Amino acid sequence: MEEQIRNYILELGVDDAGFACAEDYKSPKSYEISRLLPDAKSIIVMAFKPLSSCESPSMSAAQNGYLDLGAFARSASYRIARFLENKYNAKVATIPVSYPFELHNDRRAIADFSLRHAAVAAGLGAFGRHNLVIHPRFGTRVIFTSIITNLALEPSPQTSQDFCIHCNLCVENCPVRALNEEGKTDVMKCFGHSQPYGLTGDIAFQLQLLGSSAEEQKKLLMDEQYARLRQAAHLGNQYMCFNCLKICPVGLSPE
Ligand code: B12
Ligand code: SF4
Ligand code: SF4
Repeated sequence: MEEQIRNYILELGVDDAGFACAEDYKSPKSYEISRLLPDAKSIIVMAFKPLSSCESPSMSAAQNGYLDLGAFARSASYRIARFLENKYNAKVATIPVSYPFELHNDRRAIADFSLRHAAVAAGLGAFGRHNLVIHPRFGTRVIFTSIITNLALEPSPQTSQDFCIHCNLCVENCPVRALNEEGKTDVMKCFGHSQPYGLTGDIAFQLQLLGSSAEEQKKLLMDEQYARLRQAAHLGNQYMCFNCLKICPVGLSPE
């Protein structure tokens, strides 16, 4: 069954896949896996290689490559989940590239499920200095989705290898120094820089609007900042920084 599932996934064009036992998934802050699927036994993790457009000096080109990946990953996950349901009568819960996840006042930026910890559990890599998972072949250039299922699948072997070569390039090239402390990303610093048109930017704009005169409000609504916030709200997550993802040299030389 594992081989059939893996072949189905790779034939769709997904770059790699691994299986983890639900018990081996340990994320310190995310929810218990049973909250997502009460009878969870295994996790299937899919790995997608982002396009080289993440290197583009144009943030809209870089962002679009990411949106392309997101659309493909969503469609691939759905097809794989349907395959599991139809062929094996499985129960499934699909985990997206980023949103949606439950939003609560005390845990706004913590997802229900940690794709990084799932990827490590499924043998798809190990954490690097930038707190991202480095894949044995694709290096840091890898984005994940998962399917939690009640099927009992043989787990893929985990790796104990350190793929990070400790060059410190990710730390030095973070424009807001969000990676200075080892083992911890300064989430607010990264958020502010990598998603300037996200929720925080929106709230700041709304507050400015509320405190302005009618004339100033008109000006604010005609400003490019408002257009950017609207675009981001329409398209979803708009990342404006790819530095730690694109700078990491691991896996960049041809195989
Ligand atoms: C919200 C979010 C963000 C928030 C951060 C929120 C947060 N709490 O960390 C912000 C906007 C800052 C962010 C930034 C980025 N993100 Co982001 N993000 C997410 C998202 C949607 C949820 C993260 C989350 O809450 N996880 C739950 C928490 C509990 O677990 P965790 O963050 O995975 O794990 C952390 C802790 O558990 C702790 N930890 C615990 N044990 C251990 C052990 C070791 C050895 C280490 C080092 C750390 C560690 O450190 C971990 C890393 O900070 C995930 C997708 C997902 N569902 O997982 C993507 C995700 C983590 N992001 C990703 C990426 C690529 C980015 C960015 C490069 C932006 C971009 N352009 O894409 C930057 C990188 C920042 C960095 N270097 O850390 C990828 C990572 C892929 C990879 N190769 O690892 C993910 C997995 C999306 C995906 N589908 O692939 N992100
Ligand atoms: S995405 Fe940009 S701001 Fe965030 S940690 Fe990476 S380099 Fe720093
Ligand atoms: S850029 Fe260098 S230090 Fe940072 S994760 Fe990659 S190999 Fe490790």
